[in-house]
Amino acid sequence: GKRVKGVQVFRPFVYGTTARPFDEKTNPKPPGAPDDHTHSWTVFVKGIDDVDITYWLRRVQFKLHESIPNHVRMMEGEKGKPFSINETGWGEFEITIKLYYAAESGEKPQTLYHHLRLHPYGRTEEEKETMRLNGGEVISWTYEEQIFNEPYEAFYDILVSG
Ligand code: SLL
Repeated sequence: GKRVKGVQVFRPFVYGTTARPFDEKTNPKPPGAPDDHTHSWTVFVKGIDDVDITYWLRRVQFKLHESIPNHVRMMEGEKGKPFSINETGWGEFEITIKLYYAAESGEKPQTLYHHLRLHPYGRTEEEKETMRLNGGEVISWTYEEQIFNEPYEAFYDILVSG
């Protein structure tokens, strides 16, 4: 296929984690969660304001800590929904996030790294107060822009009509 010369297409997205300590009233521990687990957490890749990104991002592989059962997980895109995994645990670790693009793009998968944060250490008092007001929620999100440089014509059509 031919490439669209001199064109760069940017698609913004967000990835990261949201964690909350267990609390009898606001975030009860699910039945069956091991005794040493202290938090529930989510890792995700999604569009800004949940706008659909599955027309260019088809699959996401999340590689979690090896202590977690079934720690390598491939998620297929569902239109308009975030790529995400919900888990419980006790510790922080680095998550490997591998992005698989639409086949028409001809792009190789790309890897991102994200540190799961459960604890509010290193945050300002103001940030901690906001977290307290949100049930102890610890958010760690990163804004990113995917650049497609001189995309193939077929992929360009998908990008601009997506
Ligand atoms: C370390 N940072 O390097 C720690 C690893 C791993 C935490 C933390 C899940 C356990 C499970 C969990 O929280 N692992 O699902 O049983 O040693």
